[in-house]
Amino acid sequence: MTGAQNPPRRQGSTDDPRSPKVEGKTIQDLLGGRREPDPPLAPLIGNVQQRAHLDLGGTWRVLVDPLDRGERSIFGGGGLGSDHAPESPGEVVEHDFGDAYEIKVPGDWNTQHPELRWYRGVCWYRREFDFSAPQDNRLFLYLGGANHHARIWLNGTLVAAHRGGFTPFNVEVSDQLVEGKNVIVAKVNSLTRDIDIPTERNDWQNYGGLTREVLLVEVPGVFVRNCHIQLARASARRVEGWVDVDGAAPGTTVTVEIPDAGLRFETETDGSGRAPVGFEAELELWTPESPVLHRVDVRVADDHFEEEIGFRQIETRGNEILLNGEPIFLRGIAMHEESIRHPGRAYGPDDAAASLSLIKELNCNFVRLAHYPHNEYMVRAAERSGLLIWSEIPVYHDIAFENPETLASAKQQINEMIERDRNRAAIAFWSIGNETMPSDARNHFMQELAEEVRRADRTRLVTAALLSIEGMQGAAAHVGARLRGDSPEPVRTVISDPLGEFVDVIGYNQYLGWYAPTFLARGMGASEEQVREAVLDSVDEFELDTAFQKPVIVSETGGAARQGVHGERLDAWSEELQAAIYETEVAALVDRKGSPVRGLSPWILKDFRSPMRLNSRMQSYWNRKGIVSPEGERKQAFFVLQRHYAEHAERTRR
Ligand code: GCB
Repeated sequence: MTGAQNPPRRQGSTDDPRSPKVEGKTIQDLLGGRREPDPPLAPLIGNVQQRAHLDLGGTWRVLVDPLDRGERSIFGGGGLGSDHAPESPGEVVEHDFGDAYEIKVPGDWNTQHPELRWYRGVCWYRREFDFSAPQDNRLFLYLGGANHHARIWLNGTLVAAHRGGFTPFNVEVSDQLVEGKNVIVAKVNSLTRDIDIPTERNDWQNYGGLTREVLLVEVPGVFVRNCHIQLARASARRVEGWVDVDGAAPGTTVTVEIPDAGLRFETETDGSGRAPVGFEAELELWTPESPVLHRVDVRVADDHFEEEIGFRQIETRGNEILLNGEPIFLRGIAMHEESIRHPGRAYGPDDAAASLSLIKELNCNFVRLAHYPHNEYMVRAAERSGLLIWSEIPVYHDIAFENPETLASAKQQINEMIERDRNRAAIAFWSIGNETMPSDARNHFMQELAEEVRRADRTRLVTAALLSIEGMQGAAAHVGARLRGDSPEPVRTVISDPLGEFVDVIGYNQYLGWYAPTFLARGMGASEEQVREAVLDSVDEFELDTAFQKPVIVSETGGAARQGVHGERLDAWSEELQAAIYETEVAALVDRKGSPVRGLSPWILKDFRSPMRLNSRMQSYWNRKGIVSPEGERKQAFFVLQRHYAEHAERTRR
């Protein structure tokens, strides 16, 4: 016989007629269960805190599920999401949230119970709430961030599924809510796969859980979902953007008002619910020195949406970064989203205020929020305090650049990050990743991401933190010559990573005083101290340039010290060594003449948790490159940076 043949059946497979069945289900179905398909999410609602909402934060019950059996296994009695309790004394159900952990939401699970310190995997969350449905209004369940993937059931129905731990998502639940007692169950899996962003190989603790707000947001039938109201690119007078209306018929009137400027603009929705916005306005502009925000009122039908919006222009010209048409130098610092007030993930106004007060004390006008989008409180508070922001998606080191699912995830995270923060004047840079190794697959992937950012928002600059691959060879030759007693020529490092082509501003991570001597000493037959001394003595001779005629931000630089450890200038882990690196390498970057460096964000404000840092005397799972300790005690380097930034601010009067 020729032509198509039936494929051989695997014995015991679901479609094998010999496979025993119980009510139409195979034993495999019953044991393994079937994962329900992901329900679609709703487009993201902007400025949720300003909307009427029920805050579902507080104490939730949490069950640890290390083998990920709670959803698929028969032991779960149909899955924990179904919230099924025994209906008779004889019914066996192998789950019960009864005396499970109590965990606070928002918050990570790792720092709330010692046994969960390094736990990576699945936890199930449950809480009940009373609810009385308002007539005619619509309700959306909004999660500010669930790390890393979440599936959510409301009253036994799977209502949402989301991947990506640092961006918000929402879903309409008007039809799933009931009068009186409601139950919400969330499965959160913090373990990432090799095709996820990020992977498990990170130099930071990737805390798991419902780390940000969980809200039930109430809106009228027709409502403003979000808006983009910003100065048009390359104009200080023209406000442009759109208002997205949910539930509106085409031709519905939308008004936009800026009361303090006496402005009122009327527009109407098109077939997709979008109403274009464009008008001339003379507004006081946002700057770090004067971070003015204007109240913007958007109205449609019975809905009133309110935002505080700053207006400013950010662009580049050659090697310059221009803010409102004037060159600016960025005195920055990088930070992870960890609290100084308590262990673990930061969240909320008090955590933001604690970090910001240190950053302002340093005389900064810029902060790099690494390596993933930080919570909305932080972004809004930084904006109010006059800091320009670099916001980043967690494309970090070696992700699966050739995998289409990975690319889709990166694009999704870009869009969610931008959608939440598209009206924040403070955000000047969207970063598409950190330290990715050049290859054809990487280049293509990153080019796609740069284009995705520009599709979503033309009013900010695209950046990425590049690896300092070019610097090492020159450094080796220079240091070698110095150690032989010669007087070598300055080293000119030209950043030529092809990624430089796709971004507007080049981020560059450089650790001349910290990592370079460790690497170089091995191959040079010299001690690490000798090499480090030679490097630190000659930082002025390390010149940085690019093949791209674009501004550079040195997005990382610095070294480690354990707070309270003192020694000689070159002693590893001492505050003295870290201060020496700041006094030489870092200081040389502040307003360096004749170079394309237009800012820096040394690594890093505070020591942060990292499972990679295994020196138990000095690190004990902390990356010690903070210029303050985990509790916020200032190391010597803090004062060095503070002084250089103060002098720079004085010199430039900004
Ligand atoms: C880097 C990475 C950052 C690390 C840092 C370090 O280049 O971008 O994630 O934590 O160096 O301390 O090694």
